[in-house]
Parts: sequence; structure tokens; C-alpha cells
Amino acid sequence: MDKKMNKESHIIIVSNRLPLILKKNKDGTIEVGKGAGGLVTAMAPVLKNRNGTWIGWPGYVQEEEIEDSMLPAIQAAASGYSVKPVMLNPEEVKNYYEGFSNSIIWPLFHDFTDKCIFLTEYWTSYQKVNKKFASAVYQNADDLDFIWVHDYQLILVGAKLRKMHLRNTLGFFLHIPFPPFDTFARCPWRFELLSAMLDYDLIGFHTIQNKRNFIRCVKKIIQDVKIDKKLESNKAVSELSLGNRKVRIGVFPISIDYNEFFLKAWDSKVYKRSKQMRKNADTKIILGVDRLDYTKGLPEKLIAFKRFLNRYPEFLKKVQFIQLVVPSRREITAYADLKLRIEQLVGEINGMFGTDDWLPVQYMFRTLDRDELISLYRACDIGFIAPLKDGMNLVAKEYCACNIDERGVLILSEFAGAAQQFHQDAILVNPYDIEGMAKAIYRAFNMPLEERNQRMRNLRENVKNKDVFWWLNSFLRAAIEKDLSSFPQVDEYYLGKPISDSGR
Ligand code: ADQ
Repeated sequence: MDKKMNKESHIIIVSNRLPLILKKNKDGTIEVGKGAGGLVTAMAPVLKNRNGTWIGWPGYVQEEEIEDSMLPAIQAAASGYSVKPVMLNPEEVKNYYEGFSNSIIWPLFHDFTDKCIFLTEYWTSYQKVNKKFASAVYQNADDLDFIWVHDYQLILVGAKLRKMHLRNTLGFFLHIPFPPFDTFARCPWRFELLSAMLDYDLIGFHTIQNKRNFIRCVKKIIQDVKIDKKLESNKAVSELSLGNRKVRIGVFPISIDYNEFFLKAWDSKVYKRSKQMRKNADTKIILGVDRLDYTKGLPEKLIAFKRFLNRYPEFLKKVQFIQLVVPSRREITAYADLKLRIEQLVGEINGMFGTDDWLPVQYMFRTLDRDELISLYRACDIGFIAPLKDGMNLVAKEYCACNIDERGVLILSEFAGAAQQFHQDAILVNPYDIEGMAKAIYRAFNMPLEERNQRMRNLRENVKNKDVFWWLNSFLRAAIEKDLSSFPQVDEYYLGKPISDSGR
């Protein structure tokens, strides 16, 4: 690695999806829309300043290369930086995306090994598509460019680039958890995945537990690696020696654009809408916002709410659980089954407890626009986020940023990465403990105002200080900084010491 990036280097972002949406209309024309989300917001200014490029799949399936006539519209959607689409054909979507990415790595890394389908054709396609992405990077990279690959769909891109003799600085950020050794070891391609990760110069994780799990796997699976004892400390960024190469491994908890959420929450239209949502001022609102995914603990939350109503009948007609679910990966059977299960539970609870003038669960299965979502965050009394396993969980951070009157309570799963940062001021729950979650809801409703204010203030302070721009700068700094001793212990990222259980 002798082509080192510096502060002026251009940046190339590589992710499975481009920050734009291509949609085919009924008349066959294709519409290009802008993508949204924290990553896009954070990356856009950096890419603009550094004359950067974003490489990814536009989410549109076709056999041929994208028509040249569409490129200007695609480029316009990005405004200020270059976009290079990588097209996937139906076989690649099936085997690389739905297959290896979402039926092997996603369940494995979230500890759902029973949902893994270890098919060789998935692995073959994953290698092929990662090579395709690497070729797109190779064609667009200049000598000093910093190449930053994102997430589990593209683990092999760095290794493929090294095979093409590209010597630029390569960074990788994993947006999902890295599993403990016992789980990771079940993967038939564990050696290949792990050694490919070590071809990057910097690898970023959300939490210290992910970093420790990764180091343990490297120790057990890759034999000829020297690991300094200090690596297992709580240092945010440390280094690993592989022959004459060094690989940096860091903890960078991702976040949101705090100001965007905070300012929108003050908007008068948002305020009006949040008032309308609280039609009855005496009804308390619990809010859940999740992508449709078996890792998000949706059935468990609904069952816990049912238990809460059974256990504390004084809350009947006084509380409503609004559960928002954003459609996702419905072509995979496990997701379609989950949707049915959720709908069955919602029907059961509403049938059992509902009355003419009270619907205990309001279930919405769609994507909301930002203003609607922020109005909901503002309207609710409790943010209820209980994934069975989650890399970080940005909803928890969005909820806190929008809680401008600081009266809300965050109930958060101890298995979300965000729990590392928030465990002192959120009410932490074990999503497998239904009784415990019912009690947590009760505790949240009975928490004195002063305590709620204090806890929410602390949570908001943390999100504000460690926002997505802080995350981005920390990662880039870790890639160029000569002296790693300037990086803190991870404890400084958190409200109180991190949870010590290394398996999480
Ligand atoms: P996700 O699994 O998608 O991300 P999360 O971090 O919670 O999970 O982000 C979900 C996003 O979708 C949030 O920004 C939220 O506002 C939005 N959203 C959810 N439901 C919505 C709805 N109905 N309408 C509109 N918007 C909705 C992965 C990992 C996470 C990690 C992130 C970032 O699984 O653990 O935090 O990447 O690294």
C-alpha cells in the first residue's frame, strides 16, 4: 500500500445501492429520483468538496448495460458529484443479492443461523458481482483516491482490487454486527471472507463488541497474523500486523444528521401534524418504526404490548401502539411470512381489546416521508425499539433528536448497537423477555417528568455531539492519521461505560 491518501485525495464511495432510485413507469420510461438517508446526507458534502464518485447499483434490474440516454438523468439526481451505476441482471439479483447477501451474510451476522441457506451458487455469484463492482472502481480510480467500500454485500471488493494490483488506500465499513466466532465459524467461506476483509487498510465497526468478535475470528481462522495484546483493549482504533502490512481496525458508531431532524421537529407544520396525531390528549402513544425484517423483533414487541394490556388493565383505552413498518425484501420467503405473522398479531390484539372508539394497535405498512415521520416522533410518549439484533439502529437516534420537549422515554433493546451508547439513559430491554418488556412500558409511563427530562437531555446531547458528520470525520481521520494514540478509548463515545458482555 504505497499510494497513500492525503487530505486532498478524491473519494470513491462504493455501496450496493446508489443514492438514487430508478423506477420504470407503465409506459416503459424510466424515472430517476434522489435517494435519501443519513449516509447520503453525510457523504454528499464530502463527495462534492473532494470531487468524488459514488459507485453502486441503481436498484433497477435489466440484462443489458444501462442506456447512455439515461446517464444524464442519473447524474443530475446526484448533483455535485459523479455517479457510476453498476447494473445487475436477474440472476445476479437472485444469487448475489437475495442469495449470498440476504440469505447467508445477513442472517449469519445477526445470529439467525437457522435462516442461512449455504448454497455454492450464491457464493459463485457473490464473487462475480464483487469483481464487477471492483472493475467499476478500477476504471474510475486515480492513484491517490481513497476508496471506501460499504457493507456486507461488498466484502470482497477490496481483495478483488488488490488482485488487479490497485495500491490505493482502501477502507471498509460494516453497517451490520460482526458475529461471535461460534456463529461466524459456521460459514463455509469463513476463511475467504475474513482474509478478504484483511485486504482493506481500515475496517470500521459500530461497536467494540463487533471489533472484538472480528479480532477473535482473525486469531482463530487466519493463523499467520500477529495480534498485539493492546488490540483487545478499548481503544477506538488499533492496528493489526500481517507480514509487512498493517490493518487498522476501528469503532465508529454511525449516527444521523442531528440538525436536520432537530430543525424539522421545530417546524410549525410538523408541530400541527403531531398535534393532530394526538387526537385525544389523554391517550398515550407508543411508537415503533422498523424496516420489515426478522431481526427487528416485531412480533415480540406486539406480544409484549398485549402482555402489557393484560397485566395493567388500567391502561385500556388510554394507550395506543403505533407500529410503522417499511416494506423491505418481500421477495424472500422469510419476509413474506413475517408480514403475515405481524398482521395476525395486530388483528388478534385489536380483536381482543379494541372498542368502538379505541384501536389499541395502529399498524402502517409503508414508507412515510420525512415530515410525517418526524411528526410521529414528536407525537409519541415512548419510542419502542426492540430488535433481536441490530448493527446500530438509527431510529433510536432520530427519535431522540426529534424529542425537543424532552418528555419522551426511549425503550431500547440491549442487542442494538445503539444500546452501547445509550444504556444509561434509555430503558434497556431484552427483546426475548416478553414480561420484562411489558414491565418496561409500565415503568416508562410511570417515570417522573424530571427523570424523563434528564434522561432525554443526556441522550440528545450524545446524538448531537456524535452525529453523522462526526462519524464520517472519525473514519476518514483513522485512514490518514499517522499516530493512532490520538484516538480515544471507546468509553468516550458512550454515556457511561460500554456494556461489557463481549458476545453482543
Ligand atoms: P437498517 O436495518 O435499515 O440499517 P436503521 O438503522 O434503523 O436500520 O435505519 C432505518 C431507516 O429507515 C431510518 O432512517 C428510518 O427513519 C427509516 N424508516 C424506517 N421505517 C420507515 C418508514 N415507514 N418510513 C420512512 N422511513 C422509515 C442498517 C443496519 C442498522 C444500521 C444502519 C446504518 O441494519 O443497524 O444502524 O444500517 O448503519
